[in-house]
Amino acid sequence: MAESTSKLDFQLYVITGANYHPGRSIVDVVEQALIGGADIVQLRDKTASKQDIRENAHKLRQLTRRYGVPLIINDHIDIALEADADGVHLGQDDLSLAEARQLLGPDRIIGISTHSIEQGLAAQAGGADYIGVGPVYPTGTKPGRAAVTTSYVQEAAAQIRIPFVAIGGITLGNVDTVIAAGANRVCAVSEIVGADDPAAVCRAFKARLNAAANHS
Ligand code: TZP
Ligand code: MG
Repeated sequence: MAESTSKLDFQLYVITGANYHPGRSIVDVVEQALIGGADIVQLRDKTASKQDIRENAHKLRQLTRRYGVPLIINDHIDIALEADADGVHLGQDDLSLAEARQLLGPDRIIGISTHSIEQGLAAQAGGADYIGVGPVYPTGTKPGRAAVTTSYVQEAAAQIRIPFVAIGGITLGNVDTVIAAGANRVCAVSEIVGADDPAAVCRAFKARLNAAANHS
């Protein structure tokens, strides 16, 4: 299905998270990902103090600006506004899309995690700018959440008109399957932030995504 026009243009989405390569800082890892071609960055940290998240948001804002890449903050609308991030990412149990839009205004990006086509269509109807579709595969980064498999990717490709990004357990070993199911955009956490060479992993993801885009 043709996509509607959107303020978002990306293929590879990197989210910060657990499992950093030992000895690396969040800023180093994200800069490596940007050098490798990551198109959008999300600060997601479920364990740090709010003050640490706030400090990292400011650091990543400076870094992503230098690379001309959008920065999204998971969960914390106040931090997104304070750091002048481009938007927020919310789960099904977070603040509602309508409340978030009220706080953020029309121009900032709101992304919503979805785990079924019903949730995806509801987020689209509610004015989300993009949705996450996942976890496609089981993943330790989001424990306790059942995999939606590539079936939901296929349904999203057929029915969702805003950008959707496949997420969850995506690696260089399975990304071609996810792309073949209809994803033009993918997101990875551990495959990128846990890599010895995050830039090389991002370059490899981009090569796969570009190869698919050039064949469609
Ligand atoms: N939402 C659905 S799966 C997931 C999130 C945040 C985690 C993805 O992490 P990984 O390490 O790429 O499986
Ligand atoms: Mg959340």
